[in-house]
Amino acid sequence: MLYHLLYPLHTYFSGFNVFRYITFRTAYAIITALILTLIIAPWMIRTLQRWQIGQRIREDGPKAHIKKSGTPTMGGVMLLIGIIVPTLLWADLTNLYIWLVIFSILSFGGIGFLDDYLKFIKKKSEGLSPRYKFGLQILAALIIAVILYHLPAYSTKLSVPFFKKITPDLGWFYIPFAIFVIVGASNAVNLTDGLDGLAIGPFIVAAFSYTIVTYIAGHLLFSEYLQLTYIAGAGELSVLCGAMIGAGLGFLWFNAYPASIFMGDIGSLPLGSALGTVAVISKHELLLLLVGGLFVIETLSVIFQVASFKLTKKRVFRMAPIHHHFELKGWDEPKIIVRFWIIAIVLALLSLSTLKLR
Ligand code: 57M
Repeated sequence: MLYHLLYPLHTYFSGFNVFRYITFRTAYAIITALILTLIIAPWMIRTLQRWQIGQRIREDGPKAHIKKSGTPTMGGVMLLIGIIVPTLLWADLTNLYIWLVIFSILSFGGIGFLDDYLKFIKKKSEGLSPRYKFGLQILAALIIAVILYHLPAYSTKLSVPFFKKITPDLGWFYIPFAIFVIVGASNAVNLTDGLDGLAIGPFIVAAFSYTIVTYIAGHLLFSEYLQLTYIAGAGELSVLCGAMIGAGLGFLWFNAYPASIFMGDIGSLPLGSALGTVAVISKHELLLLLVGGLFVIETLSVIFQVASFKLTKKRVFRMAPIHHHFELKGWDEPKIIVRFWIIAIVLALLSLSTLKLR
């Protein structure tokens, strides 16, 4: 909004010319999102406590979690506010990609809210049934994928990290592929959100990576120099990714061990779907496997655990997702969290290096 209000004034006052620059607006989106989330959080924690929306801890989980019972959850509301408000303030609101990611955040946030509402307010322990949860996620992702597919300027070619020359055109198959990326990313973040700060840390790292990726993808010279697919308008998503960094940092301030608040499905589902949607729009879907490598590791640990148990009645890990395995091995929670953050940072640096190494 500020872009539309203040940039036109640069003819009267040249200082407002700065609003033209995505880098300037991204920096202020980060700062605004951080400040906004830090302001909302204490009020949010008090309100959730007053409404007794506290986490119930499952009996079959690691015993160390019992003490977390009653921790306010559904704190993801502050993430949604902390991402969307600064984006509306600083982004070019005529950019369709911005609205597609906002739709992704609101739709997956709504699904997460439904699940949390049934679990914590209606006290239905299982929340939304997996069939409804996945069905609604697929529907939301389908809307995004179909809109993208029908954009005249949008390419259905797939870019492959490290291999510039390989760009298979998926054609209509791009629609189910995009759905898989968005729904997969959403549930991968959801699975990872099982220790204090464990999901939000790598999310901030991934949002930082995609701030750079979207800026380059939307820049004619930089994308040409790096031989990446140029996506006119994708650069605006840097502002939204900046808001995700700022809101993530603000939430981490309170979700850091020992957490004063959990994000709930209302937070984890849209964070993942936002990353997936940004990855699809910027045509760096496969890169997400590296940028969000920690989320992939957590998801694969569950897949291997369930498959192994079904096939051999034996478990691969002491408990899945893999962060519980290390808990049962006796690692302290903060140690697991920080070591997983280190892995996330290394994978993100590797992913950014692929932009040059091709
Ligand atoms: C999402 N939710 C956390 C919190 C957070 C198929 C199976 C792998 C599913 C998986 C599952 O239930 N996943 C749901 C993970 C839960 O966190 C809440 O959920 C929101 C995120 N969606 O915002 O509201 C618990 O995680 C802990 N937590 C923290 N700090 C945080 O900042 O400590 C969360 C955020 C919270 C709190 O204890 O209650 C979760 O773990 O459920 N199932 C599991 O992850 C279970 N694994 C399992 O059953 N493994 C089996 C098979 C199925 C693979 C096996 O290994 O054989 C574990 N989780 C729990 N108990 N809670 C183990 C059993």
